[in-house]
Amino acid sequence: MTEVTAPKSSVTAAQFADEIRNELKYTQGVTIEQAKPADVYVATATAVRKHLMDSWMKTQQDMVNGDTKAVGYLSAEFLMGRQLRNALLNGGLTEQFEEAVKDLGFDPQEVIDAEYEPGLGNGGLGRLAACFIDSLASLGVPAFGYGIQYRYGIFRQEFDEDGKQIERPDYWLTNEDPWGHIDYERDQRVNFGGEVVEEDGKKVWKPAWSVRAIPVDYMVPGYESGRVNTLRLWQARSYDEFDLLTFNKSDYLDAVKPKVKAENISKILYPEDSTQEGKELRLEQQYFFASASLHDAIRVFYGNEENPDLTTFPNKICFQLNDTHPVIGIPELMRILMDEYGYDWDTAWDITTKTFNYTCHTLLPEALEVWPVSLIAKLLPRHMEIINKINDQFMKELESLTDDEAKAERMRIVTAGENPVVRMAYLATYAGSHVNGVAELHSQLLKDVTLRDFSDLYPAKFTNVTNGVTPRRFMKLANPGLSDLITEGLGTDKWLEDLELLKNLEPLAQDDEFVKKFAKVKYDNKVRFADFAKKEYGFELDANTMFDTMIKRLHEYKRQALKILEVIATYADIKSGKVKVDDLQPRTVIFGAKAAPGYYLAKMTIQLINNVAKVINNDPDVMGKLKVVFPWNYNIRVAQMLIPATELDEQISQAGKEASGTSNMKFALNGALTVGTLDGANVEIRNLVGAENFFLFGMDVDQVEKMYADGYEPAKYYEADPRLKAAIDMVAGGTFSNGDRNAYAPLVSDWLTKDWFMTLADFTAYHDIQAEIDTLYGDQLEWNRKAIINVANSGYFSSDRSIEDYLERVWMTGPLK
Ligand code: TH1
Repeated sequence: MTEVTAPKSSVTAAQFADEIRNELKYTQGVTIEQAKPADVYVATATAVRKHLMDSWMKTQQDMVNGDTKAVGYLSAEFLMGRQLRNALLNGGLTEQFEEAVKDLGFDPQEVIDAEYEPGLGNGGLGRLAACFIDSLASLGVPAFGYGIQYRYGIFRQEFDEDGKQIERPDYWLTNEDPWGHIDYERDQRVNFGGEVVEEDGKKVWKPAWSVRAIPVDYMVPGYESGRVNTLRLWQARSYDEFDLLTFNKSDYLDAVKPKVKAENISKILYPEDSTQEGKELRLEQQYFFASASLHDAIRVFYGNEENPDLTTFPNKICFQLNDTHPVIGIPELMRILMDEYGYDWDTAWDITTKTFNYTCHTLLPEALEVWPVSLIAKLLPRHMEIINKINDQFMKELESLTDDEAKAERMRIVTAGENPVVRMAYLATYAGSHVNGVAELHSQLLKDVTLRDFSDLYPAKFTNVTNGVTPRRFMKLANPGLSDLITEGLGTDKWLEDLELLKNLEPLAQDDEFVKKFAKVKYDNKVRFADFAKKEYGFELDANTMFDTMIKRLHEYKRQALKILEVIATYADIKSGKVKVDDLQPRTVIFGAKAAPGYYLAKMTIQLINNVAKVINNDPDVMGKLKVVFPWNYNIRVAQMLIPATELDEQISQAGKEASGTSNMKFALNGALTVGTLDGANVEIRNLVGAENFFLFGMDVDQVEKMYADGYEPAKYYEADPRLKAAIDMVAGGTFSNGDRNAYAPLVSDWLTKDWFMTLADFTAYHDIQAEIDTLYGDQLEWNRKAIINVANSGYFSSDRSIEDYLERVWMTGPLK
């Protein structure tokens, strides 16, 4: 048995420098004189991995040999961000790294910057998965993250001259990926297509084609836990690298076709966020990683036992379904148990239902996945049979649970009638032990609305686990200035493992000296971001203006339109002389957002924001007082720079639409004040930090529902608020399109006639709260007191707490002994 690495590595900087030099020489074949920062980055990463190796192996041994149930987090997305600083922090090697690299003649930051950020996720859902595996390892819970190693991550965003979004492929593997270890010997076969036949009274699936799933393993080191878990991302490869039959029979080019088809499966991340893209390839991806992961878990825990007792499987591992994307794993486990291991239906069902739990991340109907029966039947014929049987069993069960036939009909997993579909959320809810939403309000709405029939009949399945974020990446790494100040204020750095300790900062909000230090940290972070924005984007930002930030995927429900309309209205007020620019607090409004490539109105909103920025930023009447910037290609790296620099955080979705939000938590923890609706986790943030330290505005869920019911007419709001009218007229009149009145016609028409997310109805309230914000900002001491109170009361939003809730409410397991 090897030893678990001590929390702070005992290696010296000189030793670490030697290790880096050795990797350069013996792994990369580069001398220190020849080496570029990118070489040093690869060498350092390789050295860090070696430091973690003993702990990684020990963690796996303890997991397999011990009796602590492990967690398998099945997720189509893991938005990890850069790895080096995080691995150094959790490996206790940060100081050694700084010194060693300098001694080798390199700038540590240049080495860090040589890492290309993997973008294997779209937004909150993928980042949450990354925070959760960090917390699982930090708490010492044995766990696997299971997903796909997409060759192309989320697209790289650029803007063209007209301010339109351009999507460029994100080929993140162009350079060496020193973190991922490809394990060809632990591959899995994943089958597709074909037909089901009966042989000796048994169903036998005769697939038409197969794909080789090869695991790429990433170490997931815990912070100060001595534990290192695994993120296993599957790569799709072809079995017949060169199909000789085809080669002999037909022509040379045809020979590589099967290879292309197989490898397409892990080729690209779907760039849709909170929507469904019902494509065959997407279902192939889902089945690909679900199947490979389940087989892998059986291999891990039972080795190559001839006749393993899989009734113990639910004691070895439980799987969390991160939204519906891996739900095809449910019929797959049934199939594995019955067809590969010979269990009967009831035993297989018992094992399967004990194994899976499901997290729902949305309420938007367009994001709740359904798959046509015809598609599943074609791609996975055996699974369609099993799903049908699950549905039959469910319908029978419902007969005994309710007399309400209409209700039973509504609950069908496989819909009736023409063009039937499989509702993946229903399948997961019925088959899973637990179902949870991701914030209190969201879980409540799941029970009351989206999954109401289910919660009526199976109330015990439903629970809430409010999301969280890792304080290691989003405080310690992103905001060293604030982290040091917190440690100074608390007299300990234990808060990084027990974030509720931040509560003890609260009295310091009344200590003017501390408040000034806090304000200085914020100012320095603004300067840091301004420098970054200058270098990266060529922007000129003034750190003496309020940094007012809205970063999230571009989606109508999130209402970037509300923010930009308010900016335009303010601009119009100044232009018309109604407002003197000097009476306003100077502001820099910062947007970051990618739009799904096929999402027309979202892309048009991006274009509008860019062109509003162009006009306002070049108008001498507002120069220096109001500025709009839109750094393109917003990603984790930008988030880590921007969140600590932000003073005002915009969380302005229509109430009842944002399941949780997680950047709201990061902002509060980094001392920004939130302007927001009563939506998602905003509700909990406001409860914890206090209503007086949160800028609430807009309709709540009940008011929104009532307005839908009464019939919503956006044009009335346009007529009623002259500021709103002026803003929309400016857009319609061509102010932001060189006089072209058609440029934004679809957007304007949507606002005035449809406005599904009620941007116009909330506009006046939004303006009123912005006026309050403006006033408060004039009192910097007061503002910063409130910001400190936000930090002090946001410890609840550590992903460590989320994981503890999952352990207690859903997984019923804990740390390795
Ligand atoms: C997001 C939710 O929109 C967000 O509110 C939440 O904080 C986050 O998940 C984490 O829980 C979602 N992202 C997706 C992405 C897809 C489908 C549904 C959702 S919900 C592809």
